[in-house]
Amino acid sequence: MSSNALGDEAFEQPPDLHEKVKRYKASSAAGGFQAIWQSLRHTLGEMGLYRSVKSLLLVNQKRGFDCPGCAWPEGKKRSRFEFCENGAKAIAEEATRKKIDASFFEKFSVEELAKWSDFKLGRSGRLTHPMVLDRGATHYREISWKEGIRRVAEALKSLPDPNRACFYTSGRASNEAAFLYQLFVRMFGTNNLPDCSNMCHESSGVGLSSTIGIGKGTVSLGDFEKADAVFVIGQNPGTNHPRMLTALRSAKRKGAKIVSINPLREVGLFRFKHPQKVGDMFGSGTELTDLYLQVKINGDVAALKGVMKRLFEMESERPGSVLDMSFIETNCEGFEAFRSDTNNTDWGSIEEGSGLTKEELGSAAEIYAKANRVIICWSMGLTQHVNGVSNVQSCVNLLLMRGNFGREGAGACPVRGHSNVQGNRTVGVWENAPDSFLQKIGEVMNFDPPRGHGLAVVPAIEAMKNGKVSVFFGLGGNFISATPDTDYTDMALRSCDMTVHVSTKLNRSHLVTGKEALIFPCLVRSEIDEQPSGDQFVTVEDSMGLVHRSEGHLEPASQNLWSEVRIVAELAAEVLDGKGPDWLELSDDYDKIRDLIEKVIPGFERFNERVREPDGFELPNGPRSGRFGTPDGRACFTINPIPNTKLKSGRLQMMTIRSHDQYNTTIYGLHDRYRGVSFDRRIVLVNRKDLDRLKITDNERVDITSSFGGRNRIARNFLCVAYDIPEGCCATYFPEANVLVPIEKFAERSLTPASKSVEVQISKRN
Ligand SMILES: Nc1nc2c(c(=O)[nH]1)N[C@H]1C(S)=C(S)[C@@H](COP(=O)(O)OP(=O)(O)OC[C@H]3O[C@@H](n4cnc5c(=O)[nH]c(N)nc54)[C@H](O)[C@@H]3O)O[C@H]1N2
Ligand SMILES: Nc1nc2c(c(=O)[nH]1)N[C@H]1C(S)=C(S)[C@@H](COP(=O)(O)OP(=O)(O)OC[C@H]3O[C@@H](n4cnc5c(=O)[nH]c(N)nc54)[C@H](O)[C@@H]3O)O[C@H]1N2
Ligand SMILES: [Mo]
Repeated sequence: MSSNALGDEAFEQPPDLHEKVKRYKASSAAGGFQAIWQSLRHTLGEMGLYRSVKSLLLVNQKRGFDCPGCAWPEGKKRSRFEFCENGAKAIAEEATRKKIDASFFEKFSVEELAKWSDFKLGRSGRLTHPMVLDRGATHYREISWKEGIRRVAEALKSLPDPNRACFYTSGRASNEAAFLYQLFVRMFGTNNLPDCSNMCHESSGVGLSSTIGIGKGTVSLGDFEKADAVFVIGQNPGTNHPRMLTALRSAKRKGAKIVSINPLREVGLFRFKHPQKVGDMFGSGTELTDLYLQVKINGDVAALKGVMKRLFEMESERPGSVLDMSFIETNCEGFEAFRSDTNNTDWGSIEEGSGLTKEELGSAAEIYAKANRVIICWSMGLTQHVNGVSNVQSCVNLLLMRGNFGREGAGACPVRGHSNVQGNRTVGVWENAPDSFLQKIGEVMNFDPPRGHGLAVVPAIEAMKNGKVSVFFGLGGNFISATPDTDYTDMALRSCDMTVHVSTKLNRSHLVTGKEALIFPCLVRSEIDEQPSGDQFVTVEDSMGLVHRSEGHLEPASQNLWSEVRIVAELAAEVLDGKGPDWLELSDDYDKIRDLIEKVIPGFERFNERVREPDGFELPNGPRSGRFGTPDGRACFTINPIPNTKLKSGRLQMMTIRSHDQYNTTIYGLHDRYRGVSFDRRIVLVNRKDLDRLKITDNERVDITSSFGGRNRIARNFLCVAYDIPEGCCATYFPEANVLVPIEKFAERSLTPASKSVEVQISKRN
């Protein structure tokens, strides 16, 4: 990592240099024997036989723990093996037998560790002791829990204003930990609760709330078997939500058509060999996608407009055959304006904006119009753009045209990332929580919560950088690596007086610190959480609004670990000097936290009782049963202009994506098997024609520059890989390329960093 003179020097995610990059033909199907082999290789290697078997038999089971991987639901009929390759890697990563203790930190200074790659940092093992980096110190040293908590409390209490602190959350915290955390933060006096959602599905939350009146998806797992068509837009389920392929497979087998809209032909969208189906394993698997549209990056508003324009044309050719006018008239508003905007958009701008032809878009319209029940799934390919909210609203428009809400087999399906990111929001981790929530929590907990907008991720970085926030606290996550504009964020974190992380493993955020830094190590989901009242379970909410329990059964990595709930409770008790509930009583018995959640949040009636039922329970979701939560109860059609995606000459539009071997900033390995590249993560996928035009060859090393807001950001020494990607587009991995994502470029209304549309220049290395 180099010094951060903004502009010319680049923060480098230190590379892994031990093996030469390898290129090969990518797998032709997702899943299969490789998936089983990789699951075993990772779990056995990290956890040994006993822990592996025990955890793999308990993951996602009714009395087991929730997979720490993605938020895809389990469904009622569970198989004995309810996990996927990447879930197994996530479990192995956290339940590893490798540990680091105080002697590790005595040996390696912060400066030395900063030179390690993310892969190497993660591989060092589980954190087992609270650690502190004193002012001016070069090494972390062990500190007792009591003293650590006291130091953080002292720093918080001495702030002249509670808004000078911010409290980040990554979406792995349980409902109980998250509820207690936001309660503590609000009693302390601030709404500064930035979270990973701000960088993730915030555009979905905003786009859905404004149109259908709930910031969540409207389908359940069972709907996939009833759908006639599923659109998968801007998502790579083969890597990021492998268990979703099982749902797509069943949809397909029942006759549904699948339309994929993605600049990349992601393997998992094309063919799936279910690792538990013998027929699939020895046969060729199930073909998934019926129609693939290779949209250009950020061409989705244009593409969806094209599909909708074609639907209007078809309706006027055969009146009454396409639109569901009775649904529209009874349930929607804004239709006429939407219709004229769509009709007035010319095919030229649609084709140019999307990179797709009228015929291709017409084929998608045919599939949509023939299907009585349609689900649209999407993820980061839609949300992480300046017009991310418009992308989501366009999906809603398309669904509304044929009344695809309020019936089985149909609806909106934003596919969430972190395993409890949706639950965190539900229980109040939200810098912009609605007044109704604040009012209620104030009444129940007998305090006057702060009102007004707290800081989301991007404004929080700016506030730290400008000296307006001086204490950063992170409940999980890896802020420096997950956020945009790494140089800028590096300066922001370093200008804090104190940075504190509750973590399971070492990561770069422990090495880019405020003047003083602390690490509090915590238990993971798969571990036994013993408190004075007995062993505890926690609860999580999946991507489809189902709340269920999660209970660990493995021996903790160290007896010295605390649960997240306990860490929050002890800190709250120390900071708030007896104000608020009896925090320690709550952390002794999580049922008592659930009683509070029940009192504050609608939909949690009889929480403790219902969550003990084997399948948990579903939170209320109006649109699922055709009741929209907007002020007048009607769903809204919206007008979403085609964004201007023209680039200056010689530039490319870059998206930052995940490889097959990572979980966000945690690198499991160095293989991107579904894309055919191993042993190097500093790669850039480029269309061969663009390479020719730039006079750069396949396999050549280049520097990538992004210029925005008067600043050049540089990422050095990336390997060009000629790839099947639309001309004018390129792709790099997150977090290596985050240095290029401008802090000033984020989604309108949701503030999500535009990490899928970064304008870059690729140049030969000097
Ligand atoms: N194994 C594993 N599982 C994970 C994660 C992980 O890192 N590893 N992360 C978790 C988290 S937090 C999240 S949010 C999800 C993320 O899940 P995804 O959203 O699937 O993750 P990304 O790799 O960001 O992939 C985005 C996809 O969108 C496409 N795309 C990019 N730009 C555009 C565009 O402009 N238009 C369209 N139509 N497509 C585009 C890319 O080609 C890519 O296929 O996965 C979760 N699950
Ligand atoms: N350029 C670019 N940037 C992106 C994205 C992108 O697509 N492109 N994606 C964005 C998205 S979708 C997201 S969600 C964010 C993710 O941002 P974060 O959630 O901040 O990042 P993670 O990498 O998931 O965090 C990993 C760390 O969490 C800690 N951890 C793991 N499990 C636990 C646990 O149970 N408890 C606690 N306390 N700590 C735990 C470990 O120490 C680990 O190192 O990144 C965003 N950043
Ligand atoms: Mo995410």
